Amino acid sequence: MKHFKTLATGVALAATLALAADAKELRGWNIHIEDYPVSIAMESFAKEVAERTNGDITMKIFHNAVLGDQPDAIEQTRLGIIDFGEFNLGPMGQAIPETNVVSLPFIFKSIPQMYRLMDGEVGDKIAEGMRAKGLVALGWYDSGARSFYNSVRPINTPADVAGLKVRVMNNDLFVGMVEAMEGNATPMAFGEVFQSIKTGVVDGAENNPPSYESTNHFEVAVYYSLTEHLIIPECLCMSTKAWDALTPEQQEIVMDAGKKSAELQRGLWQEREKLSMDKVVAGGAQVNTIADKAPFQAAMEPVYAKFMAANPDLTDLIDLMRNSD
Ligand code: GTR
Repeated sequence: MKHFKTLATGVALAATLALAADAKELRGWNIHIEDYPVSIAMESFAKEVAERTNGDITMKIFHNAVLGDQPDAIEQTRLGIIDFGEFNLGPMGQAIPETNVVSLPFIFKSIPQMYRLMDGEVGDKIAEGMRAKGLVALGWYDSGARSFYNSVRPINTPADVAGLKVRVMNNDLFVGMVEAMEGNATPMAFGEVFQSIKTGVVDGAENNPPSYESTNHFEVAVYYSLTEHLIIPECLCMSTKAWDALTPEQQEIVMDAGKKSAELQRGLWQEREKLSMDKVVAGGAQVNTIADKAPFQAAMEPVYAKFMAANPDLTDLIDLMRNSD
């Protein structure tokens, strides 16, 4: 009898463990601080998925890049070590060529055009490329337009970039972009930029207003020049390994919650951009607009020429983007 009881307890324990294994908590990567639009939208995604799956899928999001730098996190998510994350498409380019089309300077004409193209054929094509490399795109988040900032001088023409040491995200395209204006580009982790500007390792970097503000880069690089040279969307995406382990019903819920979180994020983004601009100006940033962006666009010709020569299979996609309103 005693033996039977022990056996029964053992079976019950095994069942509980199996259940616990089934209801595994997914781990998510995020680079930003907790009150950032991306972070809020990710948390809302996790909450919705947990509710709609009755707690079968729970998620823990690690903010502030505590799970590692962005290029590493992309790799780890592709391999299924991290289950999901919210990534900028810029640093994805090294592994997923299709994502590079959005990292071409001035490729999008405006934020509304970026939304339209990402929610249509261009986004689908990029998602296909990501899928083949281990990532399932769940939603396209907004990351506004990136502009240069530095501690030396305001930028009004490409010649003003010459000689400046500029931190860029990890992608050869961005190195080429800065070098096309005779600046010195240094790829570096996001989390190292503040200290590097402060100590003069670099003179500046480039980013959108919320990132310029939330990282306090505006305190050490006061000249913010609105070149708006890059509009790079971001992706809430899941490792195909985690995705394949879901039931079709769960996949539908995750995909739907991803899309909804992107809508939420885009709204929050618009508000945050304004707040961030106000905050950096109040904090002493010297913001200047660019009277004529044409010289910057013209300076990017070698970047395009090199990219098109190396990626002939992406010509159609680039033409589609360039020819759309
Ligand atoms: C931010 C973006 C981050 C990261 C960062 C950077 O705008 O949201 O994912 O790419 O820029 O410059 O590294």
